Amino acid sequence: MFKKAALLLAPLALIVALSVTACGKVPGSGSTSGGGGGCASSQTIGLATTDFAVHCVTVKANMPVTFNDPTNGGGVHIICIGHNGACQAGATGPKDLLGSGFTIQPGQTHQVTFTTAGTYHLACTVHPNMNMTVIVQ
Ligand SMILES: [Cu+2]
Repeated sequence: MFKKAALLLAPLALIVALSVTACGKVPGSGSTSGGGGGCASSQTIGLATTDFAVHCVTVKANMPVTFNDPTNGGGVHIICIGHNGACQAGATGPKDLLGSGFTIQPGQTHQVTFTTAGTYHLACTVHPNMNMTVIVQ
């Protein structure tokens, strides 16, 4: 009996996990009640040693967004608008996130301000698996 319940719950857990990671793929321009398509609102983007601490945030336009990494174990990041470790040529957004991006050392903070609403995908050229979505409202 217990085994049967576990079998039923396993796919359910998978669906929940998938819907959480789906954040950012379907931002939804209409937006649901300020939730930004499931992304938490924050003006801070934490950094861990080899990844963003969050993979989706909703931020306000014309307000500084702070990248910080108080728990960074030693990773240097070079962050830009892009995907899978490659900066996107011709991207638009905050100056520091264009071109080859900006470098942030362990323990440092760095502020950028998005002036235009939209969905931005951030990458790190040091860590190709390091991706996140910023929804600017
Ligand atoms: Cu990185």
